[in-house]
Amino acid sequence: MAEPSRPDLLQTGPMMPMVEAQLSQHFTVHRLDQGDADQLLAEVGGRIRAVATGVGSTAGGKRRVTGELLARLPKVEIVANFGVGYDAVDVEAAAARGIVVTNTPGVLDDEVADLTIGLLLATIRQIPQAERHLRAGLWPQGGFPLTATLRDRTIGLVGMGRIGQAIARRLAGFGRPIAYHSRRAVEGLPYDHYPDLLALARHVDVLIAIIPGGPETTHLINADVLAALGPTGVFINVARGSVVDEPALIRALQQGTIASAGLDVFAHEPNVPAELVALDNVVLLPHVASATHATRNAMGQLVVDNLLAWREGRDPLTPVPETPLPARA
Ligand code: NAP
Ligand code: 8YV
Repeated sequence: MAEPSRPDLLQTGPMMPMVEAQLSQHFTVHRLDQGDADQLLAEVGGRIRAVATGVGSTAGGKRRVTGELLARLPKVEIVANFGVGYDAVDVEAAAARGIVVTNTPGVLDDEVADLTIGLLLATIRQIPQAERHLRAGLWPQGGFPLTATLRDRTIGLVGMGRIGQAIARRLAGFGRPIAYHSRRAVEGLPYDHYPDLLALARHVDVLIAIIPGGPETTHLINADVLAALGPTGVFINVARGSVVDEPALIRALQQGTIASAGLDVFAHEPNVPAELVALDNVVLLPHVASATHATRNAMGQLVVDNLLAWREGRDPLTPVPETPLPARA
């Protein structure tokens, strides 16, 4: 059957203007976040063929593409996710229906790795705290206190995929030993693989999380892992807030179980616990690891290109491993 010229597409929330402009050019766009979502789904759910979505942790989880939402879209064939992490999409439900889910891998690796290095140095050398000291006019009363150093540290990565490897390549330039945890060792890498996360945490002085979110990794970094990292340990999270037990992390930071943390992601974005904001041994960022004009444009274009490929009867460019390519009539 020939594709309709402008298939009905469900957009779950605001997207970049360059994405929205192209979507409205090629699709009949229905906004789930504008007006009564239930009424919209009752009216057009049966016609929707494609979904464009962003990170579901924003807006209180309203942008999640759940199995329940998919069940109300009987003709949907593709869900295009803005972001390499697609934990906000129920891929199991999609796979069971032969719906392809696409993400935005590769185009953000270097950007996220750059930010991770910045966050690591900011956390260990207390760069934001030192800047606050200067801006508060405290320098004339005394220099900023001496800080911890990266110089004596072994660095552990939790996750050694596309972005983990980009981080490790940068860290190699700092001359520090690197080790990592993942379920499978990556062939050909010169770093020690630890199948046991606790053993890695005991071995290193910095732990950087760069793994997917979702049920399999929820609270992988728990009180035991933080205790194993130890009182001089530094924890950096650029993965998802869900991968760490946030209350346990707050306790560890308050009680000196670890020294400090640099966090780009949180359990309930955009809400950050007041206890974290009150701490001086944390550097907190509002989920900005990929947030540059160039990289967000590349991610947005990949969302559009996946949808256009599907609309033109070609295979989507970057399907996630869990979902098959769509069967074509
Ligand atoms: P990737 O290439 O798929 O790499 C994922 C890594 O995590 C692999 O090393 C994988 O190894 C490991 N992993 C997966 N499940 C695991 C588990 N249950 N236990 C231990 N290790 C596990 O993904 P990527 O492109 O590097 O992106 C990684 C994640 O970073 C994304 O999914 C996203 O959540 C996050 N991210 C955040 C930002 C941000 O703005 N802060 C930006 C981009 C990405 P095994 O499969 O062998 O276990
Ligand atoms: C973005 C991300 O912040 O790609 C991901 O998984 O978390 C980030 O690049 C997000 O996708 C946009 O909101």
